[in-house]
Amino acid sequence: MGTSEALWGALVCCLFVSTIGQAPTFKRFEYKHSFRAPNLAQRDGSIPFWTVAGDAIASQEQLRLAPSMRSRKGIAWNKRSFVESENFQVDVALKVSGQGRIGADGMGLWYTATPGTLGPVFGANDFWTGMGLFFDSFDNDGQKNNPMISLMINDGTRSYDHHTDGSQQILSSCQRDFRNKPFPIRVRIEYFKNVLTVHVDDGMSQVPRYELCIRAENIFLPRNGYFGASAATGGLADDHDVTDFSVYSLFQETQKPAAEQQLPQAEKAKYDEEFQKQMEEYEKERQRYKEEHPDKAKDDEEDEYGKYFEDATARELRLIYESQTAIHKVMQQMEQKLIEIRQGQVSGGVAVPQQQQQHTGSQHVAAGQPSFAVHEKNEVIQTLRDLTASLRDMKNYVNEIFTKTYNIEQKIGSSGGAVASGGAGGGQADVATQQRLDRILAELNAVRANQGASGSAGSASCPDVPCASTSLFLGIIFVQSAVIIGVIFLRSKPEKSKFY
Ligand SMILES: [Ca+2]
Ligand SMILES: [Ca+2]
Repeated sequence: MGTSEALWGALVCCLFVSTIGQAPTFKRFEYKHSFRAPNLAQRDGSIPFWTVAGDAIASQEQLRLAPSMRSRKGIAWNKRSFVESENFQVDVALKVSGQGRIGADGMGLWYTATPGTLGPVFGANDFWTGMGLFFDSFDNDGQKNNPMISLMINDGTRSYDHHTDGSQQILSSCQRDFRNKPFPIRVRIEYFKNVLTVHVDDGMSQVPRYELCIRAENIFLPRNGYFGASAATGGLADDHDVTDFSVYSLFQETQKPAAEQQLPQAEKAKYDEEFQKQMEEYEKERQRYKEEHPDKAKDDEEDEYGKYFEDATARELRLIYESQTAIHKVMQQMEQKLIEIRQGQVSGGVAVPQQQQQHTGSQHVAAGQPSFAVHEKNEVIQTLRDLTASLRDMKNYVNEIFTKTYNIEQKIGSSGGAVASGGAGGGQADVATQQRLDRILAELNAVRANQGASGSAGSASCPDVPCASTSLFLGIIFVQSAVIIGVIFLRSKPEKSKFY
């Protein structure tokens, strides 16, 4: 009895608190006024407690009120009147879909004093008593305000005017595109304390996102009415499907104990008993079949399993799961890339300290590619340092040569001046010149020695030209010195003549 009680609790006695307006209420699912996919219809196409008429076709998955063919109409009406409460909530999931940019005619959800019949108002009869909520696809009056959801309350005396989309008769409306949405449109109609509200979902997500469409106060609907649904097509045609029609009775807090007492205890017991009996019978039959056909029983189970996985809901769930997995993978890849980039930045930032650490002896070797880069960098830096050092040496060396050459020039200049001023100095000047020449020679020798020492190899000093002997070199120097002295002497003469 425990299982059946739990089922009973889930199906029928689902009482919980919700807030509408100011008063907290209790809500109870009424299975005798509802139908839901899957297992919406029985095998013969009938819906328990409901009448299906016209072009409407009920299957396991949906109630197709009107197919996408010209001039069709269909209705489904509850056989039992709603006696459970004065107030109700109806949650409907519907689909209006078609190939065209524009569809027709639309769908109607009803709560009427008497069961509806086939007729001109979105498939149902005119001059009804009660509530009609219309999903009007086609813009008959050309006001560019369709698809539109409109509410009309009728007392049985008024006719719905299609040519004006009922604009003179409807109580309230909202403009919503309910056609060709990825998910069924969820509609929530609440009638509580003579306030009627209609919330509509946009059909863009699995989880409904209700938005207020209509709110009307001082509404007086007939007691013990009948719920219904209808649809019709015209020159243009959409499929009009309902996948869920769930009715809940609403109670005020003060009504709650009474409502619980009103629960048909005898009926509950009968239901439990029947359920238990059916379950036992089913189990018995199943056991017997298994015993009789041990090989086939397994196949049957596998078939059931396969059927389950071909279910539309399962497929949708699988698709969602797959896309989520794909997104998760991409995120993981991005995270990996980020970590790599961060590692690269860190290794680049500490390249110099690492090099210093390597110099002091302690080695910090990072894993993978960065260590190689650091190694390369260190090599390049070392080469640059060597280059700088050798350049500095070369600069010093050039400076040295320059200084020495300058000294020589100075000495030559001073000696030339002495010769010029000395006039006919004779043998003394020659001796002095000889001494200076000796000194120049000595310095030149020193420079040459330096060059030889700094040169990489001895053979490089005299590549192809045969080396000059010391005497020849001295002779050339002597001749050059004589020429320089002569030139300086000759130059001093015009300077003297300038004074005249
Ligand atoms: Ca219309
Ligand atoms: Ca219109």
